[in-house]
Amino acid sequence: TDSMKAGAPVPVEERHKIKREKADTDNGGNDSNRRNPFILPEYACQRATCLKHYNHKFTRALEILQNHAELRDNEHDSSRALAFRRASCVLKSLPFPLTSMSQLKKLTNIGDHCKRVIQEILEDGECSEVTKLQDDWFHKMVVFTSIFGIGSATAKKWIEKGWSTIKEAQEGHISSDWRVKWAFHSDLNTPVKLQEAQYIQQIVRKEAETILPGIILQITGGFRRGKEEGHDIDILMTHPEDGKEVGFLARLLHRLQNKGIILCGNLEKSTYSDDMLTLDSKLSAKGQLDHFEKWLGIIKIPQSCSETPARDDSGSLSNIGSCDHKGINSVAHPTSNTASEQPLNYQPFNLHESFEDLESKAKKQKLGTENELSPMELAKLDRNWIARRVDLIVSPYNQYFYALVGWTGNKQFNRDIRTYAQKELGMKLSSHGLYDLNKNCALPARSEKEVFENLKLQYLEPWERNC
Ligand code: DCT
Ligand code: MG
Repeated sequence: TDSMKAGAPVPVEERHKIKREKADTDNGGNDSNRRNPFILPEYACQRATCLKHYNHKFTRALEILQNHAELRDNEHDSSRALAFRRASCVLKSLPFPLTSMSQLKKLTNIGDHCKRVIQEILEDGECSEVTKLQDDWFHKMVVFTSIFGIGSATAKKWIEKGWSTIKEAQEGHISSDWRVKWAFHSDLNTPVKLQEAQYIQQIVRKEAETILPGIILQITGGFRRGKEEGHDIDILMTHPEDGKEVGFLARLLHRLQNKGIILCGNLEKSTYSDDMLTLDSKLSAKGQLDHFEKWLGIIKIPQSCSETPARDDSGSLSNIGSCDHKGINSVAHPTSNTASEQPLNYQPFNLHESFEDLESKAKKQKLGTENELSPMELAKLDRNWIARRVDLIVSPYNQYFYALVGWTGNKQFNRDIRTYAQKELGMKLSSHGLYDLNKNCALPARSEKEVFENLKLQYLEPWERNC
């Protein structure tokens, strides 16, 4: 346990053995063992946190409290939200089901409020505070913030206007901008499945390899951590030769657009400069994650691909990334294709153009009806595809493995590992790199394992980062 605490490398099997032994003795019902409660390292980045764990009934309650505090969204609430999340994260790492408060004695990060919640669940099976929270306001906030692009501030304004359903919000927003959002609202609110992510990866890879042989392409986010569903598809790309990635994303988008699969999106230029390695603490306040060049958008994928496994062009089942319960960890291999020249002055296409195409097609299908179609009617017509949120991110190779850790997440893991780096090592960690603030130097990494080594942490697999 000491070596776990210090974050010294311990092989995975050994770590689990340590946990099992602890779990068995702690869970054995023997009083002398109960006096010796379980110890976990303080930071989540020093312990494995998996999707499946023993304490869902507690973590679900704590995460409702967290979610509620986040939606209230003032300073005090956001620190409460974090406290709930940290406690929930500790319970997720426990290798046994919690049965007694004494098992919590030596665990850090579980404050008095969280302890009260846990105790009530242990005694009564549920927590009255959580039950009370699930009121009208909370439900409306959850419904409104589930709309793509709607944050808690807008949702609150809508509630103040007296709206309580999506329909009321739709009637209040009829501009063309909004018509687009409403039309795809139900698509974007249906969870993305793993095989849809693999399908997109396959299409993006094919185009990417044609433009830039040797490209490295990796699904990140929840799917890499082993989730089978998510709200979007995150794809991180790089090229081992320095500078090759410059201008690549625009060319890739051009090709995807020519394939007719892009619905809308926004290309953000890279805003990176080296001083950001040290000075970059206010990114998330602006809702920004990092300074990479990226495209955040919506892509059409065949409806059928959420029902059947993706096929490649030859019609055979394709191997699009090794994926098992542990997640997706695939890398594109260089191909012999030479890049065909694409215009470099890519203009982001116009959202409304593509939407108007859809509208006019839909109108034709309605056989000459000139009436305005409701967003819902539009969404139903002309469709053998479903709209999916996709993030495409491009990183220079010398930042890639830090980008990979950052874009794999999860969000709480990132918070935790960054705090750990700062407080325990005096280092600044971001998706762009690691900077030693005492020695005034950056620490490069040539693999994800090296990122962990630089941080003096034992390596955690992506599926062990589900904090
Ligand atoms: N991320 C982060 N901070 C944020 C948002 C994201 O550090 N505010 C990181 C962690 C995960 C990664 O970026 C991708 O983000 P999301 O797609 O939002 O998260 P996800 O874990 O992939 O969740 P989902 O499965 O719902 O897409
Ligand atoms: Mg995601």
